Amino acid sequence: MRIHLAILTLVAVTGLLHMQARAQEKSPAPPNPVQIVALDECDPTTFNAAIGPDFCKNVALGFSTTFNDLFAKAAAGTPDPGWDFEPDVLHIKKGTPLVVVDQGGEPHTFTEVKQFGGGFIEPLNAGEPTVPECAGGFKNIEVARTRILQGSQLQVSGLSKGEHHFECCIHPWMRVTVEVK
Ligand SMILES: [Cu+2]
Repeated sequence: MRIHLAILTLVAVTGLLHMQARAQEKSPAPPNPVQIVALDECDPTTFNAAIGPDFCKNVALGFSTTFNDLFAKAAAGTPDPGWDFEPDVLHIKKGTPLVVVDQGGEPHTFTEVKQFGGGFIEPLNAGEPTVPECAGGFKNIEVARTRILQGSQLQVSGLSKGEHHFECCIHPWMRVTVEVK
């Protein structure tokens, strides 16, 4: 009788240990997120005069581009390289989240698009048509969801294997390609 009980207890305990081990296997620690930064060099005086107070909070330490210059450079097909996502190309393993941090002075979007193209502010598109994913601007809830305000961040997770393209729907030369393996 005592031996039976001992065996039963042993079987029960072993079973529990197995279940515990399996539970741990199922939920390994999630991989650390990979950071992408959004940068820009908006000039607060001219941007805020054109768009509104406090729109641009310049954190670029002395480097700045005026509102008119930004549009002039984009129209000439040589958009200001100070507006940039870094890095431009990323290789990640499936399951790795991306964290996009806006370290620039104005809002951006990090919007997944099928193909790179123009954003929703035509004069900044250098002639490229607006891609469907950016159409409608912030009235489009899908675009609004991908907006990143200055000093804040956006997490992107659950990307499928393969190549993904992201761009800013405001400054469409800000582009990132993510390769998921
Ligand atoms: Cu932008």
